[in-house]
Amino acid sequence: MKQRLLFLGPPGAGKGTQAARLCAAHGMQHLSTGDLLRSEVAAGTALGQEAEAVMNRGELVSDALVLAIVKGQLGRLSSGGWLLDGFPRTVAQAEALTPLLAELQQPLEAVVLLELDDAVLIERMLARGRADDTEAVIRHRLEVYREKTAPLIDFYRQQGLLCSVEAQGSIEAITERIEATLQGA
Ligand code: B4P
Repeated sequence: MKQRLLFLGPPGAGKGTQAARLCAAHGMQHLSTGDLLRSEVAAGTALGQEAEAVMNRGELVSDALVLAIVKGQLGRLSSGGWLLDGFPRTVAQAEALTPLLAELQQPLEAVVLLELDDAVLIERMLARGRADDTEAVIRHRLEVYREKTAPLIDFYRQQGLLCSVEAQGSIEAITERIEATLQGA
């Protein structure tokens, strides 16, 4: 199975949920920028204070701030495989990532796009109930996704790395679909 992966998809598609399951099952390292940012917020660091308001408005934290966090983490990527969850989220982040991975001699093997209807996304996030999960903020996050993150679909399709997975159904069924796609990809 491919072991150097990136998860792409709208907010609430289940990137974090599926990434945790896949990494536990296959011994890959899980790197989530959402989790890293929430740890900074919880620790009350200067970086966390800057990120918190932006996240609660449903916007993307600046590329500079995200790259500052991720760069240090990328240097510690396991040679046994890894999964980048929620990063990159903009073309600028993706363009910064490619040379960093080339330097580490660990190029991406596949980009998994989790696809799901807006109505289901909204329902899932309202049930999750995080600070950034109110209906107005969720709708704004979907707009931001379409404008800033969706262009990455073509970016990675052109590189022959994109695999689409239908993210509707039970958590277990979606994990099986992802594994089957990565084995066949
Ligand atoms: P993230 O932490 O990445 O979270 P997300 O996109 O909202 O959700 P995800 O797709 O991981 O869904 P989950 O598994 O939780 O981002 C949060 C914020 O951080 C961003 O809005 C942004 O501000 C900031 N950020 C992060 N990375 C950034 C970057 N690179 N650049 C700039 N800003 C960045 O699933 C959602 C819910 O559905 C959960 O409750 C789950 O239990 C449930 N669920 C999952 N699968 C299900 C299923 N099959 N059936 C039913 N429920 C399911």
